[in-house]
Amino acid sequence: PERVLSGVQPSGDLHLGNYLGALAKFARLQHEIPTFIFVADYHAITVWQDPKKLKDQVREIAAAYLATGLDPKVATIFAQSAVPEHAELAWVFNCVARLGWLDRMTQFKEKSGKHKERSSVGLYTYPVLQAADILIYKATKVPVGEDQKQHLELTRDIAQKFNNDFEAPGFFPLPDPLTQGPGARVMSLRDGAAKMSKSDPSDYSRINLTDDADAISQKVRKARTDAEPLPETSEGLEGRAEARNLVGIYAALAGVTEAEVLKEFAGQGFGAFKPKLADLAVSVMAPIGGEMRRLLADPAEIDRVLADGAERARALAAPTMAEVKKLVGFWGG
Ligand code: AQP
Repeated sequence: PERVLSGVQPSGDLHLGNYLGALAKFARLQHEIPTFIFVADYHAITVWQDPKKLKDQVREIAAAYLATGLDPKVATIFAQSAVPEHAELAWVFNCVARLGWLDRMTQFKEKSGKHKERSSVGLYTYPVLQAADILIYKATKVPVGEDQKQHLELTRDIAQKFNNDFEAPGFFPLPDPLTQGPGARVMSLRDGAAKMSKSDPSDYSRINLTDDADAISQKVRKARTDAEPLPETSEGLEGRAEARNLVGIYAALAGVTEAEVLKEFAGQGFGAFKPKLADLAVSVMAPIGGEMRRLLADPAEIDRVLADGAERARALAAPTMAEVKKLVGFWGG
């Protein structure tokens, strides 16, 4: 059976890239396929998180899920650390995955930067835990941004090697990434060559889910662009990363294609386009921020959703783990 799984780390403010690349897709998919969406707190601690704040950060992501349209009666929403089978399966997968596979992961290189020796071991094996997150539910579809494509390929390699090594053909499915659409790779508003990211020191590089209408408009107005008018076709955006990014954001927010945006705005400069984009961004994003603030004012509702989701998730994860233990040959398996 088809099953969707995805998650977001509680490690900073969510932004438009997370929304378009991931959250907006979750809300659509939940009505088509059984959907499991978690808050990745195990993943978050691969870099230091303040223990006094982590629980609230988890609630904030859960609030974002609800505010962007996930329905806890339809989708299963939970915190990763409430389902310890994720970590248990990750250990087995650590022994299936090869060092050479992990050495190729570009995200580790980017995130560890010049301080590889001082990075946590968890940051290095992060994609292995990600494989466990997905496969503990035998999920088949994973809606994520393009930056996660490489990790998804690793998940498929791990699934295949596990199935081979333990002579269990088809035991784990080989999941497909769902990375299509104009929001799959949202770039920084300050630099068309860098992806929009939580960890960018400049707040003007991103639109946060919790930004109010004024902040959203101001960030769009100040976004870096060029002086050329918008072209008639996509080819005219070649070599114009900032322009392409704003057109892509407009398309994703409006639910249309890049070509349709260009058809409407061809020949106009960014002086005319930006206010339209700002209005659109405010109309989509500001209500999400408002709803998040409402939900967070009394976290009892969020905690109920997470507790219920954890129970439902464990009901599925525990039998998979029991089967894995048998296949591996563990005592008590
Ligand atoms: N710029 C982006 N465009 C489209 N999708 C994006 N995602 C992230 N950035 C973009 C997608 O958002 C989901 C959640 O990501 P995460 O919180 O698990 O971690 P991340 O990918 O590390 O997010 P950031 O914002 O880029 O954080 P930092 O700055 O810490 O690296 C994923 O599906 C991701 O693809």
